[in-house]
Amino acid sequence: TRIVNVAAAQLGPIQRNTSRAEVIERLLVHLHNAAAMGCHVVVFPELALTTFFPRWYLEDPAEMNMFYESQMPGPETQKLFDAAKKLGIGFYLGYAELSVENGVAHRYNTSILVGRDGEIIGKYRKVHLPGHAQNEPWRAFQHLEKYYFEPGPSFNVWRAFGGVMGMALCNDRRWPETYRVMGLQGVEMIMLGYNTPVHNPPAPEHDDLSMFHNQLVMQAGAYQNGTWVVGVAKAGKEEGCEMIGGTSIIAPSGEVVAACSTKGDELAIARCDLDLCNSYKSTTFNFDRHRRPEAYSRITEQ
Ligand code: CDT
Repeated sequence: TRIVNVAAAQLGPIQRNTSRAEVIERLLVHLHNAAAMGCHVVVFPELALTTFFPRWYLEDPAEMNMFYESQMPGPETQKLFDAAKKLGIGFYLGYAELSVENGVAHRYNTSILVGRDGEIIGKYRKVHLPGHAQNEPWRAFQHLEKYYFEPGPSFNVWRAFGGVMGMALCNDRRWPETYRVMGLQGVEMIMLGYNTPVHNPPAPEHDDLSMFHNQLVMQAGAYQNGTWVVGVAKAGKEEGCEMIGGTSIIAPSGEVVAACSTKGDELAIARCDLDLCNSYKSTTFNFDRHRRPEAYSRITEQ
């Protein structure tokens, strides 16, 4: 057995006027509680430091930039890294990244994985950016991720916590390719944070199915790739916009082994044996033996 004790650290809503310092205090409470329960790693949501700002169309760069981190750790987030190191607990954190490359500003929807020594192990930039790039005033609220972020390059895995770890963000979880690209790299645990409004303005007929779809995609992704999936919500009513909860830890069997039951700050905890991946990866989903990539060329050619 290779055990990773995981805490899925759901957050309730973060309002626009909530300060970074207040949010970080909430994250620190989760870190301390998880450490007290013997966890090795804590998974926080997507954009865990701020409200889900893509719901507004902002034009003033100064107003926009308040939501981004230009340093990680930065002056405010340093506390999290210090606590992680002191407690000997790792974490996954989603945030908006502002990165200046050759004098040009780039913006990404990003997550990092931090080790039990408080050092960054890896960084992931969201590939599947949902929503739209232009203001669409007919919507009850915007979903302007294509306006606020550039897409990242691909999906990587990192050797950490005694196994092979992967990262994804929110809308990525709906796409089978997300899991498969990491599955092909032997992933054993995929950490992913999300912010999912219950109401989808272009398709309100899906609203009643939002929790079902959340579970469907993460459980299928776990089973079809023989991997653990840790899906973590920022939930509840944020700035008038209702977001789903449903934070879950899913085994390679596709079964949910732990879940949150509120829409507030809550931990779901599981003792995850990475060796449970083996029987799926070596039988039904033995990729070398059973996959037929020659039949899949349309996936990358179109
Ligand atoms: N944050 C994020 O990616 N949310 C999307 C919302 C639906 S698309 C408008 C999601 O896939 O959950």
